[in-house]
This record gives sequence, structure tokens and C-alpha cells, in this order.
Amino acid sequence: MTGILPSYQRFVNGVPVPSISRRSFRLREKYLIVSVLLTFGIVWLGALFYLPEFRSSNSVNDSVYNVYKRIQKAGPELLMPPPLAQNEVGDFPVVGIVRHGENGDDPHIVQDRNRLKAKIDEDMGMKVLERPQFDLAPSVSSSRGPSKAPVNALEEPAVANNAAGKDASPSGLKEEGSDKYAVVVMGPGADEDQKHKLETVKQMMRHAWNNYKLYAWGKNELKPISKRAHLSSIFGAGDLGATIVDGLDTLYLMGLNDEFREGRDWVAEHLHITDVDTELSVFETTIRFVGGLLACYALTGDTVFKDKAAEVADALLPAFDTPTGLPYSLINPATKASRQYHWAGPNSILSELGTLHLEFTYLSDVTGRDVYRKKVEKIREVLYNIEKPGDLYPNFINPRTGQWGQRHISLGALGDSFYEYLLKAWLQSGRADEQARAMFDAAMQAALDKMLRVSPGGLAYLADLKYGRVVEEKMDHLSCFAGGMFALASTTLDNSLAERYMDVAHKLTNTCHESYDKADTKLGPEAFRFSGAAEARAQKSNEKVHLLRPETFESYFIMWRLTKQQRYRDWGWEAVQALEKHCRVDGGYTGLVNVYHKNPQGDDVQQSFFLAETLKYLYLLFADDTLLPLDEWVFNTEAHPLPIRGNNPLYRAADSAADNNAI
Ligand code: DMJ
Repeated sequence: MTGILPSYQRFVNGVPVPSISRRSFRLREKYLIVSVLLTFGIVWLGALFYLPEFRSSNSVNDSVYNVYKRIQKAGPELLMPPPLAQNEVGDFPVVGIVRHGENGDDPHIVQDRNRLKAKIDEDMGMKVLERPQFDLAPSVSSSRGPSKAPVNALEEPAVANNAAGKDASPSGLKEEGSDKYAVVVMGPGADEDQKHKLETVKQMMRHAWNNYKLYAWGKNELKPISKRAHLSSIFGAGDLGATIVDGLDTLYLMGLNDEFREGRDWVAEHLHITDVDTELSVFETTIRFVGGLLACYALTGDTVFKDKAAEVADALLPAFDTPTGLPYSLINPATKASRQYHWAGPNSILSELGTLHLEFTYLSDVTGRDVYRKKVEKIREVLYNIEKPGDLYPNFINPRTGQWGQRHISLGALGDSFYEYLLKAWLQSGRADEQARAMFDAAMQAALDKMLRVSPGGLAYLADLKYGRVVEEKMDHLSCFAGGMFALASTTLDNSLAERYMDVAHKLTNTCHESYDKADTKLGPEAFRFSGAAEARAQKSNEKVHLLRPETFESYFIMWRLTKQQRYRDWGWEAVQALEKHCRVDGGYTGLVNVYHKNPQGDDVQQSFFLAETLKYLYLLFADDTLLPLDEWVFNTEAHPLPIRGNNPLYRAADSAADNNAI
């Protein structure tokens, strides 16, 4: 029989190796052995589920997580390297570490632990995402109770800041003893085409919100392709609900009342910033959270928003404890430790520390607490008194010494909204803050002289300066807000500079539209260049992405309001169609990896600013001028509308003197 079944002789270097058994098994014997092994395996696996570790958890991943937690409890040093001494930190900016956590933990350990935890949470998050439970019944959590809200803004008369519409506030919450209410509805002047466009943008907002609600509720952002939370957003993996807070006022303005109410209730019950044990950007937290909450407070009078705005701002205050009063970039609300970004060395960023003024000033006015105003007045004082190279402001400044870092100047990334806030601080103050306006005009004249370029094809753009020279013929998408900014500066100025500002506003907005028009998707790239034949086109792959950014649409909106040129509305509608075609997916809206592909791949991130800004500006572009008139409201850099002092009955100042200033 031995010769009938195949034998498997092994060879090493051509030499036969003796088998453990010289005899092969028969087929029946093989089946028997396999069956015995299988039975043993099944019994062994079954027994595992009776172990306590498995009984107490729902999944293998939970078990791994539990084991991790036990190891972590056993001592952080098991998982983390020991903290570096302060003189060993390499490129970690020593000057940025101002304080250890209250519990005495070294911030390095806290940060590393958080990062590791975030990574584990992220891995876990990939698997477990449960559909949240909602009670869509009207909120009863407020002591003042809900009131009737407009069901469909399209069926209602124009926005009115008057007592007649007081019961129509979506939150249903009135400021006690006040007759100041917002009614958010669309203008009666809208024609069918306008209504269709408004309704389209409103549906986009609903799609973005509903999917966030379904897949990432309470987390910061949504990954619309993977249909799960985006745990590595700028606010991290925690439960800060950035999309909720950022999107709330847009919901309100669109009359999406049920959605607004559920977001408002989440804020009231779940937004607890002091629990957040991760590093937050002082700037991003201010413009998205403090700004978003204050806009909701102004619009509704619901004191939950004011109180939460103050709670968030209070958590940021320790970052301002520096020799100059210029804040550090990052703060951990739980440990109160502040530091700088690794890539910025010891420096803070101009656009970040210069973009707190509107929110902090208004917060002081509505709370009656001067502490916030004092922080931004100190920043202003430093920047007013400092020597400025050519009347412009470099992007990096050291908060310990008050000295500039690299002499890199930009109206795009790292510089942009500092300039925007000089103009807007003046507007918001009812034009009382003349220092801000003077600083703005001086800087803009220098920028127009040194940074404004015209391409061979006649396109105007704003290039960055390095040590006084333009080194790259390139403009960031981020700079595309400048069209709107110059237009706003023009119509609020009564001298010859006004004409120049408006001319530049038209030209810059046109260039930004060109960058959209030249892309196959009709959506603009992150940065575009003007060298060679291809003008207003990205060249490097990291410039070809589209991140759902708002700046170009912000300029379309402001230009439309101030000039009434139809092309701005037309360009906005082109953008709506392009977003619907390329960015809309089942699970929300995604950014794009390459705008020059006909069928581009998504980046799988629905940015919170898409709800806060992009959709809001597109909606306002088609709405009547009576919805947030520009002489009553000023938009913070995240598109959250804040009332203008002395011109807006919704200013809601705490002290009676300031209140009396409001008409
Ligand atoms: C937003 O957070 C703000 O507009 C900020 O000023 C710049 N970046 C994003 C949007 O692009």
C-alpha cells in the first residue's frame, strides 16, 4: 500500500531529509485527525466566553481596551517614556510650557497620554458607532419653555428685529423683560428662482446636519464617506460637539427650527469645556465656540448661550498669562497647561492672537465682566506700539519677549483675519474704535503697495512677503476673503481710498472665481499660482485639494450685498451646483483631493466651517438684504454674526449704559 498514496519527501540542498514518520497517513486517518482538532478548537473558543474579561464586554476590542486601561493604571511609565527635562526638549518650545497640571502631572505626559488615548479611541471609533437616540419633541429643558416657531422660513415674511415677531424665535426663549426678538424668515421679495436657490442651500444644510447627527453626534466632525466621527479634527477626539456649536446659528437663520432646538439642548446639557483634557487652539475655540454661542445669544436672547460662551472663554484665559499678555496658541482646559505649536518655535501666530477681539469685547458687554475686554486690549496695545516693518505685521511673534519671529507677512494663512478684525472691530464698536480703523488703513495701503500683484493675464492677486520681498507668485484660498473685506472697507470710508478698495475688491474676487472656473470640478484649490502659462491654478498636489472652505463665497456674498452685480450670485450658484455634484455623498459633504480630476476622490472630512460659513454665506447670497443687514451685523471670521453696538436692537449689553446705546 505504501507506494499508492503520495509521499512528501522533503529536500534541503538536494539531500533528502528524513521524515518524522516514514509512513504517510491514510485519507480516513487524516479526516479523523482534522475532526478531533476541530472539536478541540470549538470547545476551547467556547470556554473563552466564560472568562470574566469577555463576560463584561461586548467585543474583543473592548477587552483590548480594558487591558490597556489596566496597564495604564499600573503606571504611565509602562507605556510612556519618562518626561524630558526642560533643557532636553529638542524642538519642543520650552518657553511655551507655562504650568503643570493641577494634579502635578507633567504636561508632556498628559499630552502623550491623551494622544495615545485618542489613537485608541479612534481605532475603537472605527468599529463602534451607535446611532444616537433623539427626542425630537420640543424642548422642555428650559424653564421658560418653548414657543411657536416658524415651520418653514420660505413661507414667512422677511426677518424682522421687532416685537411683532417675538414668538417666532426658534428657541422659543425670550429674554426676560425684553422686547427684543429675532424673527428669522425669508423676504417677501423673493422670486421663484431665488426661492429655489435658497431651498437648495437649506436642503444642503439639512443633509450635512442629519448625517452628522446620525453618525457623529456630540463628536467634533463627521467623516461623510466612512460614516463615522472624525476623531483627528482640530478639536480632537473628545465630545465638544464642534459641528453643533459652529452650525447652530446657520440652522437658526435658515429656519431649521427642530434641528436648532436639538442642538441648543445638546449645548445646554453636554457642552462642558472644563472636562476636556486635550489641547485646544485658543483661536479656533474662540472663533467657533465663543463666536458661535454669542451669535446664538444675540439672535435668540437665550441665556444658555451667553453662559456657555463665558464658560468656554474662561477656560482659555490661562493662555494669556504671559509677560506681554499675548496668548500662547494652545491650552488644555482640564490641566490649564499652555504651549505653542511645535512648528512655530517660541512664537504665537498673528492671525490667531489678532482674531479674538470681536468675541472677547462682545462677551464683556453681554456679561458685564471686563476681564475679556482687557485681554484683547492688551494685545492691541502691544501690536499698536510695536515697530512694524513697512507698516505690516509679520506672522510670528514671541509672547515672552514681544519680538517678531520670522519676517513672513501674509494676508493668507497665519496673517489673514488679524487684518480683517481691525476693520471689523471698528465696525462692531459702532465706529468708536478709531485706533483699529487707522491701523487697518495703514496696513492695507502697505499691503496694496507691496503685496498686490497683477499676472501677465491681468489677474490681481495677493502674494506673501518674506523679508520685504515677494518670493512666490501664489495666493492662498484663505486670502479670498479679502475681496469682501476691501469692499466693506470701501463702503464705510469717505475718501479717495474708498475707490481703490472697491476696485481691488472686484479684482480679487474675480481672481478667486477664476481659480474655481479653471478647475474641472469648478471648485477652487487650496492655493493657486501665477507663474507660467497656467494662471490661477494649483501646481503642487497639496495645493490641489478643496476643503469646503468659505472665503470665496464670503466675498461673493459681501460683493453682492454692496454692489448688486448679478455675476456674484451667478458664481455662487455655480458653486452650489459643483458642491452638489462632487462633494455630496450619502453621508454628508466631503472635501476633494484634487479639483482638477473629473471624478475626484473625497478627503472624507465634513469640516465644521462648512456648516458655519460655507452654507451660511451661500444662503445669505440668495436671501434678501433684510436677513442680517450689514449695517447692523458684523460677521466674525467664522461667519458668526455679532451685533453692531449702537445700531442693532439685539446687542443685549448687560449694563444699562451700554444697553441705552443700542437703538
Ligand atoms: C475658518 O475656520 C475661518 O474662516 C478662519 O478664519 C480661516 N479658516 C477657516 C475656513 O477656511
